[in-house]
Amino acid sequence: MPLLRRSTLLLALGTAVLVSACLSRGTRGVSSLFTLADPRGDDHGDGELRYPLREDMAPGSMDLLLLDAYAEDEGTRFEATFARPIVRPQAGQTVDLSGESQAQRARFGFYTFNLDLYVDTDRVEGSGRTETMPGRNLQLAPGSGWEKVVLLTPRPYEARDRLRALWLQVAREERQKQQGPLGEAAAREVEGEVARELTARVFFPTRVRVTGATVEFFVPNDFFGGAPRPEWGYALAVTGASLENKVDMPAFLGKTGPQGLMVLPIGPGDSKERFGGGRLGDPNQSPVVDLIVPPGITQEQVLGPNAPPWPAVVPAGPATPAAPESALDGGTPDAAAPTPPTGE
Ligand SMILES: [Ca+2]
Ligand SMILES: [Ca+2]
Repeated sequence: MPLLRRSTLLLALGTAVLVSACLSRGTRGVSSLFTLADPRGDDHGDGELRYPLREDMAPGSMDLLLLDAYAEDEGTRFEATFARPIVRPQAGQTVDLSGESQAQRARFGFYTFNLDLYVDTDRVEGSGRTETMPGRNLQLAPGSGWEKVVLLTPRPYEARDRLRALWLQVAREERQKQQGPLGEAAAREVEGEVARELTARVFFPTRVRVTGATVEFFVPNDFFGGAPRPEWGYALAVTGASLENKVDMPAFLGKTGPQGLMVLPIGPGDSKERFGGGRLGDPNQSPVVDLIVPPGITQEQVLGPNAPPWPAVVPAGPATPAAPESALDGGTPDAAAPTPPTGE
């Protein structure tokens, strides 16, 4: 296994250069706002994660290579490119005992992954939220707290409903702690606050197009209050998507289990139901398959045991030195000592 990991790492390092050299692909004459690039061949989480034993989740299928952002009239078109063509939902494949097909349940042309984009719009230490969406089990660095998140997911309406229910539960509990049982007026007030917060902070794209290995999604300028800027911080993560309707309540709360917001969990060994290669005795291990990091820290560290918090990438940030030599061993447990996040 170490041999396999080493060769995968070498592959990743070898292709990172190629990726950054072919950024300016032809687009439809619109201006590029920024590009986030990620190495090829690192769709392995902490270095040990393995895909579920499923034909529709081949290695490479959640290997993110690029996220391009293009300015359009009313908003931003994002283009995420993976290492392999995106698997389309099938009309003949049923999802669970409900008898619903993949194509019925996932209507936007993809169903195997979620893409989270956390956006730090003020770059102020300690400002914004550092928790990620339920089930991602990751913490952002204090200098990278997000004000906005774009969550590309196969079932955006259902995901939004679930997140609202979760936030509502937390908000009600907090309010009850402060002022005891809630009357109808107070309960409605809490509901209104949560609805406003959700609308202001979280966007679930529904203008989505899948072409080959690329998924395009549109985010209106209303959401960001203008075009997203290259001076902002961006933290981008890919998880496996679950289309099943079952809701695991403790996990749904985002802390005690891996199910979370339509996320495929990770566990030790191999399985058809989840990602394999998980650490023993670590039920809160992040099931993130691929994510972007700034120089100075590795994906394997961020997803490893005793992980340092995850710093965002600033496309227009000051030139940073190349990753230190120790990053080469990022997948080994003894190299997981946290490198101070640059956060700039
Ligand atoms: Ca990648
Ligand atoms: Ca990566």
